[in-house]
Amino acid sequence: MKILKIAGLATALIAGISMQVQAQSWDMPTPYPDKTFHTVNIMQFAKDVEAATSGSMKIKVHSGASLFKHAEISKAVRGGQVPIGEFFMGLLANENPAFGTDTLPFLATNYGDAEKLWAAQKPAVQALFDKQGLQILFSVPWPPQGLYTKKEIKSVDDLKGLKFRTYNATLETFAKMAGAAPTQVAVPDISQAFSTGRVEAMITSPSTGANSKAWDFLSHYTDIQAWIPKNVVVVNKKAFRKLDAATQAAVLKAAGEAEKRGWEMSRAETAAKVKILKDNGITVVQPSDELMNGLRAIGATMLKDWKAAAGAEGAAILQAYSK
Ligand code: PCA
Repeated sequence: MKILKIAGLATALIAGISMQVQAQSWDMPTPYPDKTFHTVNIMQFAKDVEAATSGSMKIKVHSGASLFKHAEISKAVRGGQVPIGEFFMGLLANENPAFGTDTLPFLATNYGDAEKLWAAQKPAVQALFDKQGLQILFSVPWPPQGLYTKKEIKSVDDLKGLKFRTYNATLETFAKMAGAAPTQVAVPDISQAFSTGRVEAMITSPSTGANSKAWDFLSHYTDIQAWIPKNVVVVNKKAFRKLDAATQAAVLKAAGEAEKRGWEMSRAETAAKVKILKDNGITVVQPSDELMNGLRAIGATMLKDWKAAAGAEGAAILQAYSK
């Protein structure tokens, strides 16, 4: 009896070990905190992959830039240190202008146009990622970007000299051209950067403003709806090819669902998070014509410069977008 029990235990142990050997576990760095809707969506993606593979494929999400700093994530996936990761696509705008197409001011400012722009931009960025040994799994937009300040902003002149929090090269140029003084600050550091006076204004989504409790350090949100930038989830192609066919299919299916769900979450976020800003005492204002005309003029100059820098590739994106 005792021997049987021991034999049974040994069999169970061996089965457990062989299951562990077969099971895949991927570490996935992401830049934004847990309650960010992008992170929530990615957690669901990981769960879906696990469920679809009966637990043989696990994706462990390391949110809030806890595994790699945001700027390091794309390189870590390229170098194969991790098989998968998420980052803000426009962060790569200084590598190639095509990556920053969705951060161009006033090119696509509503979700319908943002969808069109993604379809137009995707072939170009897919080709660029492909050369880096990466494959796109899915991409999800942030809500339209608005202006956060400590006073009412009636024209571009009112932005002169403001210490301005930015998140990529395109936004830095926009801030500079508006006469502000840009500083890059990662999302988890926003509230500290404001409270210590390093910055005093920013452009970001209602999501990031509300999640950062913007009411603790500023008073006005001007709904300029300047652009709809995206995060992207990429996979290292070599790591992906190592998965068996059924697992690859499960990852791709879950990715397709995550993209669809993410866009829906983003649309829903916009109104919900503006309401939270209002409920917490932020003055939400519609921009004056004077402010919008000034900002649009900066956007037009930036688009001209972008066209010159992006060459034939850029022209193809814009042509596909205008169809
Ligand atoms: N939130 C991120 C990127 C765009 C957004 O809405 C940020 O502020 O860095």
